[in-house]
Amino acid sequence: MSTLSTASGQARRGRNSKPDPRSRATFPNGFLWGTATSSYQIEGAVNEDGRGPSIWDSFAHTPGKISDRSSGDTATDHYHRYKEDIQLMKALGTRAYRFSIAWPRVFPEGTGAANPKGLDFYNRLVDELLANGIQPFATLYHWDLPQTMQDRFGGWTSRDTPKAFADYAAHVTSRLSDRVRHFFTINECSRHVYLGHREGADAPGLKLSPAGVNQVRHHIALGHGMAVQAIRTSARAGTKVGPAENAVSCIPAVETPENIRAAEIAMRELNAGYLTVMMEGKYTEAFLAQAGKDAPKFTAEDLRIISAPVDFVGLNVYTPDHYVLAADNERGFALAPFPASFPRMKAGWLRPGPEVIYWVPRHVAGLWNVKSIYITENGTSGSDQPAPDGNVYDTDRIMYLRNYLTQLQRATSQGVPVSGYFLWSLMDNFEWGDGFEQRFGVYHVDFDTGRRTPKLSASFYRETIARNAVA
Ligand code: GBH
Repeated sequence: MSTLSTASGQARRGRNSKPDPRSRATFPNGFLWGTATSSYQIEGAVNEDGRGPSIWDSFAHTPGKISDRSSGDTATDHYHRYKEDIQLMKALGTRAYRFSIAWPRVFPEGTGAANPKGLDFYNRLVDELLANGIQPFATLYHWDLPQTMQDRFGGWTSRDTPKAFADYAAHVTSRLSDRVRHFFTINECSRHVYLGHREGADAPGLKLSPAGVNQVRHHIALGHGMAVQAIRTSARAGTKVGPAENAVSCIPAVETPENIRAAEIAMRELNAGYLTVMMEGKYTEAFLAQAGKDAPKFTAEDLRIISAPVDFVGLNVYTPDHYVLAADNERGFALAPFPASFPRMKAGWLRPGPEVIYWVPRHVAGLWNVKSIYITENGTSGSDQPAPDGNVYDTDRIMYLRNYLTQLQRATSQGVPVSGYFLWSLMDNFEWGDGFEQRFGVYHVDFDTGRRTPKLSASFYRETIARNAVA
């Protein structure tokens, strides 16, 4: 804990100096600060208490799929260390925690007989969180589909999977909603479709045809809607539910009214298969025209289900996907190419663009009149090697977070209805195809010993939470 105490001592000494950098730029009262993780990335214990295999177990154990040949077999061993990990959250001062539930722990075969020991783990986790004053926010699906669903039905290529997902959602929420009041359906439909079913870079490792990809996309959106409906009938009254989407992010390149409008149009159009259909209950004309003969097969009833009303929208926000300019063309917008000199964080895909966390919630609130938004993930990877004194001086992560949170505060101060923020991630974990080579935590994890050490960014985050303003 040395890093945490040193930094806070410095902050206290600074309190009398002028000028005071701690402006009045605070977040709204009651703004919810949290951290986020997902089951396969942290739990380990893949063969314990009756858990069935998931598509990520199979994928990670396929040679060549994970850059450092690792897997989530042990990950951060959170399954056994969850009590210790909750103390890490408490040390930050977070009042909320977003985790995901592993479907194959609850239903080892995806459907059929439940495995009560699987849900017991989440019962213990939830009880321990509440005992420590931390609100649980549970994601029902963060990509760890039971392998049997892939084998028996072809996973999300089949309409049987959304149906089974809804049954699983009903089972889980009927048992947890006395204590868990907020659920997210599916984490990042877009990445699951794109990397899992088109590029083959994530489980289940498929490279489907354009028509196949569109059908999977439709089924995943349908799974979201069916789960929302199932939760309405199975969970305790007042249980809140919404998606956690990694929307394609569109930023006005220069903040003129024309570019802002163009960015909003682009935002709606480029998310047509995900948030737009969820919020509007229709595929845009441009989306269907572009898909042509590869458009998904769907019914009017499907669209009604996909757009089942939600209580909030969760947004994972990392990087600007497009800088947008107004244009005199059919679409009404043009996308500026990225210059080669645009900066990048350690993960090559992660271009820092702090204003993305201002614009994405603003567009979502404006386009669809959304009344409550959670930033369900935001963060960055870094090299994060301990210095000779044992501390991890991740000033790059602090720079990133400081700038993003400044832009988030800009949004809340203008009335964009963001209710909370979940930092990705509590601790370093299994970063999918990048194995343990990309560290996203504010706690460093030694993957040999499991030892957790706060990075300097943990102090930054704790200070920010304590002030309810960017530190
Ligand atoms: C999130 O995805 C995930 O929800 C979370 O599990 C993950 O650990 C975290 O972010 C950090 O990555 O095609 O190789 O150029 C983040 C959004 C969008 C990031 C797709 C990777 C593709 C990279 N992701 N993107 S690549």
